Amino acid sequence: MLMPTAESLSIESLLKAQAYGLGFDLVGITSPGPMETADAFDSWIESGYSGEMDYLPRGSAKRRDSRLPVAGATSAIVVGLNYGGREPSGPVARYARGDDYHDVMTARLDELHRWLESEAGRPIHGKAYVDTGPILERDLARRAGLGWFGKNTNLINPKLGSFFFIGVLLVDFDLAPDAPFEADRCGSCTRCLDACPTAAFVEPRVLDATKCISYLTIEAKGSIPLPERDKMGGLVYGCDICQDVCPWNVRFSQDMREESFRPREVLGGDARAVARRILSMDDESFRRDFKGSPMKRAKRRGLARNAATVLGNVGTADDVATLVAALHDPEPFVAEHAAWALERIGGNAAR
Ligand code: B12
Ligand code: SF4
Ligand code: SF4
Repeated sequence: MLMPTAESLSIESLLKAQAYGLGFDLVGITSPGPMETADAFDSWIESGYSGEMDYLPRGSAKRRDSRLPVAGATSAIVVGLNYGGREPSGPVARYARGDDYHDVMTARLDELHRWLESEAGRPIHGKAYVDTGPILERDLARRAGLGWFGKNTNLINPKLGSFFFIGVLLVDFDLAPDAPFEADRCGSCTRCLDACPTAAFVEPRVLDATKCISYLTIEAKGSIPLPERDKMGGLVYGCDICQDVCPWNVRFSQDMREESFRPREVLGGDARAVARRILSMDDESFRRDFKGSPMKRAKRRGLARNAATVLGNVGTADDVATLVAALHDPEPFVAEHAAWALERIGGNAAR
């Protein structure tokens, strides 16, 4: 039997082999163009579901047409990188426990770009996006065959579940597109919608982000609204609940293989331990412990606010001293959340 040689393999197969070699778990190709879900995105913004995420309405023309971010782009290479759905759930969402995925994935997509240039023998105009530009990444990923839009809004792959990041490399180089993922494999299931502690889904596939714990603990800059605080339970940063209950994750999520996503030491222990540690940090120790981590996004003040809220939910009399110290935090809203937590813990010491 004749074995295929590198010369007889298509550029698309070689490219995919190269992407898998770089550690990506999913690879698909699609043609950029007008985005099918642009109207859904615009009506979501108009409904106010994006809250304070002011960067989202920007670049609307580019978001509507994925040929625009990179002049002359004719192909979108879309990748998925597993971040370990089999890891136990905890106070910090799985995606955020290790190094920042933006850095890890962008560097690899840049490497893929350079490989393509050397294979093509010419400079290729292109750019990598990992949550870093006006791109409807889930839309492009579905179109490239990576999965379907789950009712929890996450893109689900039938062999991997949804615990993977999406990255996009737009290039001015013609590649044969893959078939889009057309099926909806959610069926009559509603587990994610039922499990959400804050009832953040307005309807299947439409999330009111302003109620989502992920938004409240990562994106929101101000106080956490009182009605949502106790619903955060022990969640210090991000939320995986609507993915944890998904049968596709229960069955198909995979172990973590990416060393750079291994949890940092500072995140060891249960919700109380993590919250106490964070609440006791100053700016310097925060910078040291979260260097290169996606958790830097919330800044020390945001993390301290979340940590105080969590101690209000799961703390005990042993946490009173930490919370009392936080009453003197330079950020008044951290002190306000600490006061709320002390009131919740109650008892003589807290009073
Ligand atoms: C803003 C944002 C958020 C916001 C809002 C989330 C949301 N659902 O919109 C907040 C802060 C809450 C958030 C949370 C999370 N995020 Co986020 N987020 C984004 C970001 C930057 C934009 C998403 C967006 O455009 N939202 C607007 C809404 C309208 O879009 P959408 O929910 O994606 O819905 C699309 C489709 O569902 C479809 N659609 C809409 N309505 C309907 C209706 C029907 C009937 C159909 C068929 C389709 C459809 O059109 C939409 C636009 O394409 C993307 C990166 C990017 N540039 O795309 C990452 C991204 C979506 N986030 C990601 C992750 C990992 C998370 C979290 C899991 C992190 C965590 N553990 O805390 C949570 C999950 C929460 C959840 N249930 O969605 C990954 C998702 C990977 C995946 N497999 O899907 C992305 C792609 C980042 C990345 N590069 O990997 N996120
Ligand atoms: S991430 Fe958590 S809070 Fe947000 S929609 Fe899912 S279950 Fe609800
Ligand atoms: S829990 Fe059920 S409805 Fe929700 S995304 Fe998973 S399969 Fe779809």
